[in-house]
Amino acid sequence: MFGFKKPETSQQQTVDRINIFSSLKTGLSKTQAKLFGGVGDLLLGKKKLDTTFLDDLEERLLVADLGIHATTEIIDALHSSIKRNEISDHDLLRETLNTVMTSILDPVQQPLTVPADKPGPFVILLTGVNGAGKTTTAGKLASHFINQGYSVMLAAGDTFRAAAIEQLQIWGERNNVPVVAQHMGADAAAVIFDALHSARANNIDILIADTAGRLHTQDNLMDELKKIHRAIGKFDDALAVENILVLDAATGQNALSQTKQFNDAIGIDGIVLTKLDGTAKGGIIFALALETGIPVRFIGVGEQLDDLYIFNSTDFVDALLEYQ
Ligand SMILES: Nc1nc2c(ncn2[C@@H]2O[C@H](COP(=O)(O)OP(=O)(O)OP(=O)(O)O)[C@@H](O)[C@H]2O)c(=O)[nH]1
Ligand SMILES: [Mg+2]
Repeated sequence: MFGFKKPETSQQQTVDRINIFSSLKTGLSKTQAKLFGGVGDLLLGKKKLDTTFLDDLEERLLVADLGIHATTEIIDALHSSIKRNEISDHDLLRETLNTVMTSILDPVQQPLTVPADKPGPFVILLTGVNGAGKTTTAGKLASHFINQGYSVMLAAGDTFRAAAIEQLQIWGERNNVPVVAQHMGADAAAVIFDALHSARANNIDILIADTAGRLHTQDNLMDELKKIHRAIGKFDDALAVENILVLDAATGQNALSQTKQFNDAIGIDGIVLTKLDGTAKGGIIFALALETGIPVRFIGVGEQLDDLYIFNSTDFVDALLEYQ
C-alpha cells in the first residue's frame, strides 16, 4: 500500500515524444495561425525585418491572449536584439523568439510525479469552473496513469449536475477502472471519503476525484472544496494530494482570475489547460506562467482519451513556431 510501481521505460517515452510533437502541432494550429499566420511571410524571409514587424507581432501576441506582460517581455527582447544587430536574418529572429518564449514557460514545466514515499492512494482532485473539462480530464488522466503502470480509481465528486455521475462512469468503463459514486445531491466530501476507503482497501495507487463545476466567486461552493479537503485530511493527513485546476484555454485572460481565486481558496498545485485545439487563445499559457508561476502539469488538445499531454515548454513553443 505504501509503495508505487515504477513508471514506464525511457524507450517508450521517446516514442511517445515523437507522436506527441506531431499531435501537439495539430492541436495548437489555431493559436499558431493567429500568432504567426499573417506574419509567417516575414518569418519565412519575404518581408523586411523592422519595427513594423514588431508592431504587427505585438498585436498578434495580444490577440492570442498572451497578456501585456508576456507580450512586452517578448517584444522587448526582440527589440533589443535587433538594435544590437544580433538578429541579422529571419532564422535568427525565429531562434530568438523561440528562446524568449521558451524561457517564459520553462519555470512552469514541472510534470506531475506520483510520490513514492507517501501512503496511498495519491489523490488528484480536479477543480474548475463549469465546463472547463474536469470530467474529461479525469478520464484522460486515468488512461495516462494506467499506461504508466499505476492502478487507478475514479471518484464521482460532482453530485450536482445531472448526468455527471454517468459521464464519469463512462470514462471508468473506457479505462476499465472502478468508479466510486453515490447519488445526485449526495455530499461530495462523503463520496470522496468513501472512495478513499475503497481505494485503500483495494490497494489503489491513485484516486482521481472529479468535482462539480463552480464559479470562483461562489463562496458556498468554494467552501465545499474546503470541506472535501478536510475529509481527505480526516481520512489520513499524511496523504499526498494534488489540487489540479482545470482551465479552458478559450477563457483567455479570465483564466488568470480563476486561477488566483481557486488558489486563494484551496491552494492549486498544478494546472491542466484544456481545449487548446479549439481556440486561438492558447497564448494564455504564457500569461499564466508569468503571472501565477503555477506548474502546468498537462495540456488537453482534444476530446479523446489520448488527447492529453505532459506539458513540455520546448515542445510547446516548437509546435507554435513550426509555421510550415
Ligand atoms: N476540443 C476539446 N474539447 C474538450 C477538451 N476537454 C474537454 N472537452 C470537451 O468540453 C466539454 C466539457 O467537458 P467536461 O469534461 O464535461 O467539462 P467539466 O469541467 O467536467 O464540466 P462540468 O462538469 O459541467 O463543470 C465536453 O464536450 C468535452 O468533450 C479538449 O482538450 N479539447
Ligand atoms: Mg464534469
